[in-house]
Amino acid sequence: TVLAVDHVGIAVADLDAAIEWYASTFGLVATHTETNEEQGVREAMLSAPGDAGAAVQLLAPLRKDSAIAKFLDRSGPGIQQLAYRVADVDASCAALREKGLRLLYDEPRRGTAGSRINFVHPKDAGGVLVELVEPADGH
Ligand code: V0V
Repeated sequence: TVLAVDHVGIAVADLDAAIEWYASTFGLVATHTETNEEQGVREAMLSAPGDAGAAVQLLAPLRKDSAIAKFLDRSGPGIQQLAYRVADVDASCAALREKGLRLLYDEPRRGTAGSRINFVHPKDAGGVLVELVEPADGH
């Protein structure tokens, strides 16, 4: 079961420049930044001050062979993914597999802030790369 829209992921070429642009243009503040070697990204979570709702996640590539580098080459900067928060990513993946949807990983991998993540293939989700995220603190 989906608990909430957790974040919308946006591919950018330059993370620091993008953080600055979102701050000066929309007043969004970076609440967390992190490098995820396995995913090949430097990322930042942005929110409107005081808003605990869905975040904007800026994703910049660490390497030329990363998912974000490939996305930027093909599509340019823009929305790359929509992430739903779930209580139990293993159970959610099992339920979606049961419905015939392809999950990208056999087992969840590490996401932002120690979360556990998996992705539904965009061809099985209406053209949207859907991330499922189980936060580390179980919220
Ligand atoms: C590719 N396609 C997309 C897409 N990427 N459609 C919608 N949104 C996207 N982001 C389409 C593409 O145009 C093709 O359509 C088709 O899917 C298959 O493309 P492909 O060439 O076979 O596959 P790739 O090599 O482009 O890879 C796509 C996938 C890859 C989704 C498999 O990006 C991936 O493994 N993503 C999961 C990991 C990830 O995105 N990590 C970065 C975020 P046509 O042309 O055949 O019609 S890390 C993160 O979110 C973290 C850490 C976090 O939130 O905690």
